[in-house]
Amino acid sequence: MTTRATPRPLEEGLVPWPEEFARRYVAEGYWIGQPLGAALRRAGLRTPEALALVDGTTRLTFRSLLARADGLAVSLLEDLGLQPGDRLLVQLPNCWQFVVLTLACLRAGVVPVMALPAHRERELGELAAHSEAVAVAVPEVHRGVDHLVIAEAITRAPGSTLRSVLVVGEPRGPSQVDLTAWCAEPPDPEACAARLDAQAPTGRQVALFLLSGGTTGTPKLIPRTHDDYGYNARASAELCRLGPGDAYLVALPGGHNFPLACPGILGTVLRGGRVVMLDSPEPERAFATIAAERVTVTAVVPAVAQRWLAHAEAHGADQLESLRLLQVGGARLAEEVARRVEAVLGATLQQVFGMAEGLVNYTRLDDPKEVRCATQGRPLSPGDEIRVVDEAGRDVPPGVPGLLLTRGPYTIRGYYRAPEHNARSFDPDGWYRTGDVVVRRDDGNLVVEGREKDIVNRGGEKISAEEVENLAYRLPWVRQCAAVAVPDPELGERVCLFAVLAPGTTLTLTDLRAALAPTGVSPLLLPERLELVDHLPTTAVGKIDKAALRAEAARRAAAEDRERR
Ligand code: OOB
Repeated sequence: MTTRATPRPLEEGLVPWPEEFARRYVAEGYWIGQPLGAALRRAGLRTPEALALVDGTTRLTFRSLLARADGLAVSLLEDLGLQPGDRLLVQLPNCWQFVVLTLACLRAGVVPVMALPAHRERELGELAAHSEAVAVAVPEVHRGVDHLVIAEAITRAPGSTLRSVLVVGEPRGPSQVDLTAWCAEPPDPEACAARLDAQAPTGRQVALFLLSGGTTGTPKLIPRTHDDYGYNARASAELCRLGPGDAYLVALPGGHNFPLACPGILGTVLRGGRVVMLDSPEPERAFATIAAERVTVTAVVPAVAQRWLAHAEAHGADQLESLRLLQVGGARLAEEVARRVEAVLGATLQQVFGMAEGLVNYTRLDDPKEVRCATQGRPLSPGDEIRVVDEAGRDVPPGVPGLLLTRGPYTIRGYYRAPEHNARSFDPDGWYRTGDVVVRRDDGNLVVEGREKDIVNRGGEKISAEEVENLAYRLPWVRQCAAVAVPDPELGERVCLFAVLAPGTTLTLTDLRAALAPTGVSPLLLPERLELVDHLPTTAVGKIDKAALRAEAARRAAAEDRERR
């Protein structure tokens, strides 16, 4: 038997809001001191027989969903031996079990760490290590990837704190649990509920961990509390006017902040609406599901919106008749595309400019068309503070681009156990440096103009350039390299690697990808364009000039594009 390392208490490594801010957020009604699990349960109990969750042929009423969540919560505590505050790494596709498990964690005070579907052994291993998770939930096999093998590998890793694997599919070993079976309705839901109510977490406790895009080295885990995340979901649901008549389609990965709480799954449940799970945003299935389930609201990234537009232009948009609101965010939406969305898809467009760290900006449903199409909206909450500053940190006037800083009732004050990241990402007064370059218009709406942070935003998936470079440096003949975004008509951006090779060696994109793929990293980190160069340009201070490389990549891609036509 291997001895497992013991995780440290959750509280070590959190950066709380200063007490004066916390008091204000309570006084102004943002933080209501309620555990999210209890709030969701109370909402669901108002209409126990209404449909709450749909996934293919699985259809659960609120009564059934809440009972299953509480049954699973008790099993996590009693059968798996988890304690409140323990971390549970979650990497599930969009399936009903994901929702039951998330609600179960919130009820039990177990803290889910929301991994993304594209993560592989290396990212998951780092997340498990950094969060000191004691359990991990995965699908058995999903899209040809054996996630159970990955879960087993990270469990065996030296120093791992993982003890159990929850699997959607067939368990293969003694420390593995059949999650679907554990999601069954318990014989005595009232007893489960009473047990959980008796030891519910407080509003100030961490409810879940989200991930920050573009993680490097130590993963940036974002601790969201019951108070702040509950407010995020509640206020977002109100802004989007969600009600019991709404059906929300989860088309983006459910563990991402956007479909989880903006207003997403949690906002929909809080308003008594129903949640429809879909494993992929491909237009054919998405349109059919929207028609079959009378979906009224959904959230997509711009790349998906464009595919939906193309599909509707070819096949018509009759299937979208019930859709009243299409939220688009996660990456820049071109104004021309925005204008077509409403005309072609027949739903109101809402632009959403948010981040897992907190701040979410929305265009409002009744904003003029120009605002809905040409801006990324304004902050969700009157409690959100924003500043737009120059390089020296001085505020710039409206209309002038600058770096966006923010603080507020649902924006974190620090990443988990990451003092070095925190020193860079937060200023001494607690302002979060978003890394985004924006213009604040006179009407208060923000327009995202660019960014300062070194990431590639591939259709909403954030990829750290540094991570790609570190990976490429594993090849001994790569002497120097730099990863930058290259514009892409479909995804907005893709990863382009500039490389200087050792004399006498050569490399093709195919070889590069083949050499890096077996390293157990997310496929997102594999470059999609390779440019071999003699040297990398540098700035006046001697740093690699990424702006010049981005321009060069864009120039070369455009030239090729012209040749093809
Ligand atoms: C969302 O969250 P993250 O954490 O994956 O990424 C945040 C970053 C932002 O800092 C910005 O650089 C970019 O993604 N971004 C946008 C955008 N929305 C996000 N850039 C331009 N236009 C937009 N509309 O992506 C996220 C979280 C909650 C709701 C929506 C998106």
